[in-house]
Amino acid sequence: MIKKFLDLGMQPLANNYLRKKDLIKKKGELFYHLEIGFNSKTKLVSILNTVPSKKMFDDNYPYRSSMSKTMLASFKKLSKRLRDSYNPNCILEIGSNDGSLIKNFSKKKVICVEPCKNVAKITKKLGYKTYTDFWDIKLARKIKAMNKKEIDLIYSANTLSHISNLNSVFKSICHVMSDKGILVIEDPSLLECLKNVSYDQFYNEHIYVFSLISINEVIKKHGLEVFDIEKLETHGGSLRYYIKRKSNNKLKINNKVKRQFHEELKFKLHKYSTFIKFRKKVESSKKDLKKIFFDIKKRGKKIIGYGATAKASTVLNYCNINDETIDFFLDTTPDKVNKFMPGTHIFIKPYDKKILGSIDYAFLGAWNFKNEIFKKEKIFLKKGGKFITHVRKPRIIKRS
Ligand code: JHZ
Ligand code: SAH
Repeated sequence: MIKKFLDLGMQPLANNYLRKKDLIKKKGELFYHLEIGFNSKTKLVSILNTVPSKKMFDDNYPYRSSMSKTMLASFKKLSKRLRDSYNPNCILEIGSNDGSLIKNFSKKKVICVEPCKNVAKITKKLGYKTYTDFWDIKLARKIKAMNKKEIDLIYSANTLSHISNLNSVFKSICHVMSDKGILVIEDPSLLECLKNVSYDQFYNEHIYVFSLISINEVIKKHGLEVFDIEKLETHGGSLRYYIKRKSNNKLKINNKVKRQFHEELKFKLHKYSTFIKFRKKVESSKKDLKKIFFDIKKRGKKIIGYGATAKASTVLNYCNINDETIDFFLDTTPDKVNKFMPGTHIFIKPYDKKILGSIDYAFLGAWNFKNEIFKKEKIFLKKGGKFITHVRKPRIIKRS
């Protein structure tokens, strides 16, 4: 029932930044075959070869939500909306990472779930109740038994798309959520991914890229339905789904949900042929990006990477671009710097504004934070510095 439509080749684990000593080890780095397919029954788009969660989300997990002002602002805005609209008494966050969302709520009201010990430590230190576990029915039962209050709001951003067994995810959510409870999830939108030709939304951690159509198929088996939806600009275009139990008649399904369904059907997200067209665009994107890099290097110019993202790892490994083309990356994340990009082994330097002064071109690994970065790097652009991006199509961006 799952038909493959895209092959992004052999890829390393996208968040497995390497230390110098890892490069010396002969068979240290794990590669897997990154193929993407479409399920004609559920309409889910997923990677075909999954890596066990424990291998991806270990106790050295480097990603921190708080590295972007855009994400912090988005979480803050959402917190206000959730407080104003639902006034929750007890909130559960699945995949709470460094607490960028829950920091906006009182410690008495929040339960965090974050499997990576090094990350969970951050919210624990801030005084938030944190379970260092993967979300499943065992944990849901434990939380329900230990928690005195009813959980009336569950939130999960950029996490449910990382868990392969979606039936277990939603069964566990239904186990802990009160009858009138609200579930809010957000993840990159399949529609935007296709429009942007941002094939780098696919990598080992992103098992799924959801659409409203596919989310609806999955949750209806659990007596849940989407009643509201928000389009977000975060992570290159995301959808935030507001979900309730079907039995909760107090909340009505609004027109935004119907409009999103309509838009996705119009784009034919329920048809395999759409993804074949996407594959062709991805293949052209690879060719065009490689040509841009080749032409710049031919002119003897210096290129670096800006934002050592998981997405950049997918692009560079797929396009066979390594440290002969990109001298190094700059990144603000403490657990990524002074390490090497997975697969391509490009070195990652700590972000330093001064370094950009001597650079001609910067490949936008964090293209999803383009606005934030362009604002920050006005001087680089003003002095003739240029960014390279592959979204929506490979191109060089100069100061406008
Ligand atoms: P960012 C990760 O993907 C992995 P990545 C994960 N699977 C997921 O779903 C999303 O996050 C949520 C740096 N940066 O968010 C910080 C600067 O250096 O696009 C980060 O390393 N300077 C969980 O890795 C990276 O860029 C800046 O000014 O694709 C951004 O990573 C800014 C704004 C960011 O996620
Ligand atoms: N919610 C944050 C973090 C996203 S990163 C944000 O939107 O910025 C994804 C997080 O989910 C990681 O911190 C990872 O450790 C966590 N995670 C991965 N698999 C999980 C699972 N099965 N259960 C709970 N959390 C999980």
